[in-house]
Amino acid sequence: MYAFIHYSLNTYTDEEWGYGNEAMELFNPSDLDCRQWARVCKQAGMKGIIFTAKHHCGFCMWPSQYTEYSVKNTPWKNGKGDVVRELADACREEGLKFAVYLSPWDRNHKDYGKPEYVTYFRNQLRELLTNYGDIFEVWFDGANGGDGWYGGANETRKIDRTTYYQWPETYKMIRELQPQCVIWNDGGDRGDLRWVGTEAGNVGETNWSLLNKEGDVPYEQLHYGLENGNVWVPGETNTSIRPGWFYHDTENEHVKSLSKLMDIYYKSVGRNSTLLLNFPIAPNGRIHPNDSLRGIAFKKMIDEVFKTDLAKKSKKTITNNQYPITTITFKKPTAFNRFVVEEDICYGQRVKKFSLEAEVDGKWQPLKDELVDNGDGLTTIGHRRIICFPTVNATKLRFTVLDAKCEPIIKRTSVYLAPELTADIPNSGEKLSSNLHIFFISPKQMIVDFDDEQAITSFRYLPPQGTKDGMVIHYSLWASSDWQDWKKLASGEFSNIVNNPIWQTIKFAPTTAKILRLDADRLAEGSRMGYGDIEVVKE
Ligand code: FUL
Repeated sequence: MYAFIHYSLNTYTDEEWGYGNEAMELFNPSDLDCRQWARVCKQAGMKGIIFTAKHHCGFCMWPSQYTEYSVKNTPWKNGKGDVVRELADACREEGLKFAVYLSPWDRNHKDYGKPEYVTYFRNQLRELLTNYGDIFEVWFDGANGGDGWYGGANETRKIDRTTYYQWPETYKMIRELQPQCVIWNDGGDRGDLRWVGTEAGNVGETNWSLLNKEGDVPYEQLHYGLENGNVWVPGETNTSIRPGWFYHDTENEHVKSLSKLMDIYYKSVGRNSTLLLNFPIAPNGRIHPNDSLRGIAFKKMIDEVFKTDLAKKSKKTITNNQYPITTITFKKPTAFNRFVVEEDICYGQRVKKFSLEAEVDGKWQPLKDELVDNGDGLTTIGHRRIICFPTVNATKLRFTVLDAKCEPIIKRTSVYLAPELTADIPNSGEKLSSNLHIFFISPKQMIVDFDDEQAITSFRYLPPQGTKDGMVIHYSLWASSDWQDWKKLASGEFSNIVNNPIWQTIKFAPTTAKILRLDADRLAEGSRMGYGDIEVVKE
């Protein structure tokens, strides 16, 4: 597990994606404390921190010599500050590793889309890889091109993501400057780690750490890996402790619950993947107490679950059929609900299918992974696989490899009794709550009618869940009281909605209206707009 930290001008504009023209004066945190970030991450069990040195808006959190759009032109520390430096130092003091996120898409830079920009990007990367000590990972976000400020051009720029950045050249430079650094990239050029195809915090229960060196990587392969792939590209599961990646006041009560975080842990770390958990920084320059408390509780719960390996004091025998069969015999009937198994991945990933059985009252009964929707979930293992099932009181546990690519090398078999988490901390947040009158006057125009005139201040859109079909990505919002005169309240993009389909809030100056109209100016897929839920916030 390692942490992501999202912090930039977006923190001050309440946005997920900046446009590239946000005022640098906004950056003046009263209490910026990278040591607090590092302490919290350490106590939350994180081994390192990946920091958004530059997000899509192009604003640099270090005083890059290649742009004026950076901390050096902000009021913070009179332009003498360097957040990357402060965080790199804090990580070292806490014994954490340090890494950087450098967005290839730059909505500020005038040359974005031209070859000159690629040189600029590499120059920036060189600064980061040269001046801040060891960097354990570089994260090149996949969001690419589209509209932006681009030095005042205010236009849409499209790039060919497979060729524009010339990644092989950049990779060469990374290997030279930081030979131990792993490359995260979801583009066509294979990095060392792969995105798992969702930002919700889960990877496939079948998860091969392999892909093919060449060719496109479709969703299935991002999520499940490729059994017979020819390069080692393990999955990294990234998600945020809150709905969004950046801090928003409105999400303070929506920090993920402990049971949700444990579910994410089992569906990432427990499925042969690393977990990259994001903590946003609040406008004062610190991690909000709701996030830090939850993060630390998360680590404590992991420690509690995996405190005592019940297999340690039991007899373990390994017999061989075609593949090994491990039988753990307890001294007396023993209650447990978690099984952990690891392959020694120095020898690659081999197991394709296994079974798990418990002997209860003298009878063998099959166990399955209760966190999977289909099948028993007992397929691949890899670096670590955690199987969760309801508590059994058994005298024996039998783990049998049923199919493997070649001789399995099993490094660990452990058994635990996790405390049962029921209603722990409420509100992982996304309640469906609507009593509005909603209908469509065309496939791309939604009407929200609330009968009486109301003073309203914002409109919230939850996209359809589980599908991109009908998801609005660019919108215009109109208000009326008589169906005749329509006043435009706002228009823009729902940033990052495809990868992270959470509630979107459109704020506007208080307006009195009876009817709202949401026009879908652009859809992610399909031709008819859809929604998961709608809320109108009254004054
Ligand atoms: C996404 C970005 O577009 C988000 O803003 C965020 O940085 C996330 C980690 O990756 O693709």
